[in-house]
Amino acid sequence: MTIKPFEKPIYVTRPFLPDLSEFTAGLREIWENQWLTNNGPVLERYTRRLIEYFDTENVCLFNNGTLALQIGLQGLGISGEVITTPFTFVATTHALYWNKIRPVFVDIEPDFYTLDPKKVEAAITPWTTAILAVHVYGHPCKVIALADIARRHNLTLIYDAAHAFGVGVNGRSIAHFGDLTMFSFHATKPYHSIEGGLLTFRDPGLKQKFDYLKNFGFKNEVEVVMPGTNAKMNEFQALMGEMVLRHMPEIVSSRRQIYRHYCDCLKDVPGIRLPTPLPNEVVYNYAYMPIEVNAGEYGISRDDLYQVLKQYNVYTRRYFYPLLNDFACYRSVSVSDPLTVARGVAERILTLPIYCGLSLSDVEKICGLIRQIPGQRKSSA
Ligand code: T4K
Repeated sequence: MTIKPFEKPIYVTRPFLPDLSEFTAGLREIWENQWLTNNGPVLERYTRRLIEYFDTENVCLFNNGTLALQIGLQGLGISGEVITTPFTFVATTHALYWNKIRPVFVDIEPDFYTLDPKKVEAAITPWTTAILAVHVYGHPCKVIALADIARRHNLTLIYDAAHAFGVGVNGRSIAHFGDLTMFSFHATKPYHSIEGGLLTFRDPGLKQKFDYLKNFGFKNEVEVVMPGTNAKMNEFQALMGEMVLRHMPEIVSSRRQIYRHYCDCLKDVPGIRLPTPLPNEVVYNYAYMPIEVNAGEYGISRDDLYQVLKQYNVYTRRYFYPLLNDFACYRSVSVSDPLTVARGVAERILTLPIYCGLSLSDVEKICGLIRQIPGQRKSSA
């Protein structure tokens, strides 16, 4: 049976939007306040919601995740070398660079694509000061093993949890592992505030420092205590964040349904590897739908599948290809091992569309295409 292209583009993700009338009611409040940014009342209320949500006072909001991470590293006073992953979005390593910290790329493990603790330990040198691990796709890192390594080697443990809002391990939010955790609230994330970022942290003393750093270093009208920057979240972002938070249970439930449907529809396609089931102790947010394409078994390469799907109006993404150490600006970065696992995964990975509002029949159609494309390619060759 021939499958027709989708009439409208199907993107890898779409932002969840609250009801427009709900949002305009919130806008009215901002209009009445005539207060648009710089720690306004909506931001204050939203911060309190997040304190309740994470069950910690140690939270600080920013205008995006990248600046949150940059300021987090600066506030912690990290310098020297930091062990990190090459299989992530560029912002993770950029945040190190903006702090003049040397990244050291270490390989990932093949099931969940997070840093391999054994390889982390092997890469520690006298200059290592911290580990910056990424809960990539919302898959929790090996948090117990990494905490053990950090403790034994006296390293700061930092998590980039850009993808992991709503994720938990052993009944606790992922925010409670490590010394500092950054969440991105970008529109492409399951949970968002248009753009936004959040730090959660262990040491309550950091809060004041982060507040200074995101507001030019101002202590009061006449005192600047450090050279800060401008990384404040505004009232419109806070309003969106507050509203989307209320919908989080339905967002996760809808994504879970889509994710499971993909798994059902693709389970017997040769050469397509589905995500490894997460351990029972993990509460997941279904942030991404990553598959691995084994060209030998599937019949065509990941890149060919990616291109052909575009002809059907399906815009998948190769998150995260190329590896960071293959980008021109990071080619000279020290690499502790051949990064064999990361290299293989980056060549095979494809993230499929997943978002609230993607219908199960669209998922079936996308899976039908994935099933049919290699055969079509052969018969037209
Ligand atoms: N660390 C990690 C591990 C990260 O993944 C990220 C960001 C960060 C740190 C930094 O956090 P932020 O500073 O961004 O808060 C996107 C996002 O811009 C980026 O936030 C995200 N990671 C990264 C993985 O993905 P692009 O360049 O791939 O996005 P773009 O614009 O191509 O959007 C993807 C698709 O989403 C579009 O094809 C259509 C759809 N879309 C997008 C937007 C913005 C919409 O439908 N509506 C929209 O408003 O980077």
